[in-house]
Amino acid sequence: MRPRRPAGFGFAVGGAFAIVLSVAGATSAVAHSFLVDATPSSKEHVAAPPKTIKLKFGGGVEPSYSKITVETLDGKVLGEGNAAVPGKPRELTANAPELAPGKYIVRYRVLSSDGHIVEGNYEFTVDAK
Ligand SMILES: [Cu+2]
Repeated sequence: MRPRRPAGFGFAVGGAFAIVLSVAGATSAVAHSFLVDATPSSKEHVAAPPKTIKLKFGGGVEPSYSKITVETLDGKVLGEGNAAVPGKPRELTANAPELAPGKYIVRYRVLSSDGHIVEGNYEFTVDAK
């Protein structure tokens, strides 16, 4: 009796762990719309202020429930948008305001088509002329 309990317990724990792993693996592989490309990109130095911020995600996003903002480093929102790109369900754009040379933050919060909210931010720099 005594040796069987620890063995049974160990098996149950191992089985449960494997199930959790496979569920998590399937979810991230199939859908989560993480940011895969951006213009300007993270840490990029651009010579001319961008007129548009364009983000591309790994899966489809729902523009009406998504938002991109352009902010100063201390969080002042300068501009925002959530425009869809026709024929490109994974992309989203926002018109950028007139940006003086300096560092800016692009912040995004999008609803991916699998129902998950994905958010993040990155910096880019408009170089002085
Ligand atoms: Cu997801």
